[in-house]
Amino acid sequence: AQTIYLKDYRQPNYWIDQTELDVNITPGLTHVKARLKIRPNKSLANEPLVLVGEGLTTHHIAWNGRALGQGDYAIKGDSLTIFLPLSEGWLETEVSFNPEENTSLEGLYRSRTMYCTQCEAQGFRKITWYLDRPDVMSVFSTRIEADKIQCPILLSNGNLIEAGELEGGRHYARWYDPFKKPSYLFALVAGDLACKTGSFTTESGRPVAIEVYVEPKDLDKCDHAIDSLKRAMAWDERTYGLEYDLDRYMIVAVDDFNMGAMENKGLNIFNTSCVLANSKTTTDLGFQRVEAVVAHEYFHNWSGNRVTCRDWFQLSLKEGFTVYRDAQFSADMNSATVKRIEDVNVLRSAQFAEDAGPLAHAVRPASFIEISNFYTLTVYEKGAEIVRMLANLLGVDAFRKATDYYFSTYDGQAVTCDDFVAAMEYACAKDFSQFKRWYSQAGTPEVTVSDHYDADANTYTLSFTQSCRPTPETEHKLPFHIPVAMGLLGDAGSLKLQPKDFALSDDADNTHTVLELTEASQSFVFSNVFEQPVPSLFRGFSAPVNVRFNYSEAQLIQLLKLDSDEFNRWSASQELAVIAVNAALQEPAAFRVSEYWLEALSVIIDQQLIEPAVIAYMLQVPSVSYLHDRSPQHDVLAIYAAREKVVKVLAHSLENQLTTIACCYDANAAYQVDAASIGRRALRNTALLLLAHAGVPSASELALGQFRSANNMTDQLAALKALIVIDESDITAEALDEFYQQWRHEALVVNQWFSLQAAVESEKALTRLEQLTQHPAFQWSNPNKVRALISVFSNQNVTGFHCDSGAGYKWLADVVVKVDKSNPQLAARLVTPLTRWAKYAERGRTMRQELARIAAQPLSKDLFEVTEKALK
Ligand code: BAL
Ligand code: ZN
Repeated sequence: AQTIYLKDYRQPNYWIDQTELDVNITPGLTHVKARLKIRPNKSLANEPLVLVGEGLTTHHIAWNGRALGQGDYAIKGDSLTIFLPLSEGWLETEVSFNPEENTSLEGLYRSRTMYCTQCEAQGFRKITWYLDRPDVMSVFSTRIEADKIQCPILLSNGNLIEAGELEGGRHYARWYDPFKKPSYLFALVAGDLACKTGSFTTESGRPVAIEVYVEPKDLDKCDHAIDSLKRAMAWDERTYGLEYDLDRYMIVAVDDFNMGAMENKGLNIFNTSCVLANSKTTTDLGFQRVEAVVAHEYFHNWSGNRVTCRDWFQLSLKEGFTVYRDAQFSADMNSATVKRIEDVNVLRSAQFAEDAGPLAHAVRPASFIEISNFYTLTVYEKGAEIVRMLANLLGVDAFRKATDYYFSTYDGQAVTCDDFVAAMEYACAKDFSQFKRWYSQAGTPEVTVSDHYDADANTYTLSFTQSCRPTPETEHKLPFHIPVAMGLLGDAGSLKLQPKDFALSDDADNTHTVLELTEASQSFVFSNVFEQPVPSLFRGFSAPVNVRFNYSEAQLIQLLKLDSDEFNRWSASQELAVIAVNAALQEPAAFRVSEYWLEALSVIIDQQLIEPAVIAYMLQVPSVSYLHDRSPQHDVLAIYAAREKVVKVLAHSLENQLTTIACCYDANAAYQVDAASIGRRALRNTALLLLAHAGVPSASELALGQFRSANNMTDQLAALKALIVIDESDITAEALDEFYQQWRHEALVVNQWFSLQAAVESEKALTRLEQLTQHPAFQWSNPNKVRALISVFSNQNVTGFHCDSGAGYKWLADVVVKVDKSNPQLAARLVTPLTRWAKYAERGRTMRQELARIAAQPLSKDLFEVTEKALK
């Protein structure tokens, strides 16, 4: 397998200005004729044209209408070389392949009742010979022909130009997309689909037809996606001044899909799990996910499609920025604090782990073997944190000036992360050269903070040091530019900040500032501080770093009670939970949980001054993964057990309040899917789950009552989860069965049912898992189902996956090898938990052995890259 390096980037030696495709679909064989308008790239065109293709049978090649003979070209492996000296002209090819046998779900493939495509990153080469790279941008016209009964719907990017009947029960449609685009944004759908429509009028008065295509049984699950899209369109006009640019916006829901969704120009293709929703079958989180993903794909129309990436190393240019945009949108539509807590939970418990593992890579990686392996939390979520830091450093107005400049300057171009940062510099006259290390240096920086209060001089000094562990491609890291949003708390709350040696905003009543940490060690002195303060650091998680400050329990409780930053109040509660878990690890028999923490939580519940969803998050003890990163010297099963103990103590101590919430809070409210209602349900269901963990006798009755009477999926699933935790075998088994019978015709609900069971911590977990893979509703060919069982088991089922015998590891390794034969992208994802072997001491040795066993097999490029790096 070949490694590709960013430093080797060169422009292509030819451009393709126009692409005309003729796709002729018959069962078992699809023919594609391509006409490509080739133009030499002046500086580089004295070399032959080399096109790329995978799995294609080539029938014909011609240049300007003349068939090429032997000697004019050569096909070797995945490349087609044209030896003729080419000036401007038309290259024609005709190829065929079989979409029905394409189980990789890249290129053109069949899923249930339809043919569909996935071309990002390099799937287009499975459709025709091409310069399949994002800096080659072309105007596409596409003719599709198929059987009219099997495929009554024929879709591609852009506008429908013509459609008509043909002999033999066949028909065709011709589409034209006026915007030039790279091949990864090409899409085609042909199948038997129903359509739900909507409409939107842009700010400048352009009417846009919205069309959501689904299998007929799912027509009742389209409204939320259409409403979300309209909200996203209006929001992007308001927030970024960006309008939609075509007459139609189409979304197609596909059941077999590797990603969440794909932003193809004018024709988004969605995993059904990210687009279908109704209150009967979808949880609150599901509703919010659909809203966020629909918005994300829509926002790509500008950040990704109109302005795209020069090469795949720049993937975060579009993904980091678009994740930042969708997070802003979700924060505006729902609750900003809740959205931030959710995102930071993902960063701390999953992205940090990626950054600390053998596959750590920079947000702009320096090399890759298979680009599909780089659609990661680092490129997406950490990439979004980089944009967030820039936006906060610039402030609202300058950031808008920067994005206006970025979109207008680079419209229609394929650009780099440097170009993005240059637009930021243009708008604020700052130098971000040091800041750009966030793009090139992998790893999570660690920031250690200490303080000193001088009661005589009334000064308070904060001293910071930053460091970052070596990562595979970078041994020594240079200091990062780290924004530290902060304030100081006194006994009665926020203190006014008096700077001594740093610039402060003009706000006269200032209790909040942003320090800019740029050195390896740096101090900041505050004057006129008349009492020993408690620092509130990295408010709103102002930078993706690990912060180490030796807070006392009392200080954390002060932050939890008094901080003006709600996010840091939650964060303090999490830190108190970490302290409690660590105490349980040190002294399993006689540990103590701070009564002041429990009392503070009790007061917060009583006062109801904080929104219910945030209270719900305050009551949740951090994940085992995060706790493990905070206490790496401990065995993961010991951490699991300690966490369980803390959860029980927490639940017992708050039992009365939790019982009141679980049985009465908002119980009879009409079902609505707005942020406030969702937050109230989250609090009620968190309370129920805590009671279940504590083994409170009434929990069983409460859970069963809610399970039977729930009028929505959130409450029903939460009750089922509580019943599983309570584990009164017959009742739980009956409820699980009842749930399946009730929902067996709803594939997405059945996936939830699979996931719930894959997560059940028990000695029999693996046996249960094995049985579930034999269940008639399970399919190895469907990534959603594979993820619902296998990923949930290996990422969430701590005692099952890490069982002492090593059977969990062996089972995963066998699954990975099996899946790799049909779907390499999916296999390379599934293997992730084994790649983290180094964190697991003794157990890690067994994990590594299983990885080595995988690596000894013939593997796809995808899985080869991951296992090879993980074994280094
Ligand atoms: N571009 C791949 C799917 C997404 O990030 O929207
Ligand atoms: Zn994206």
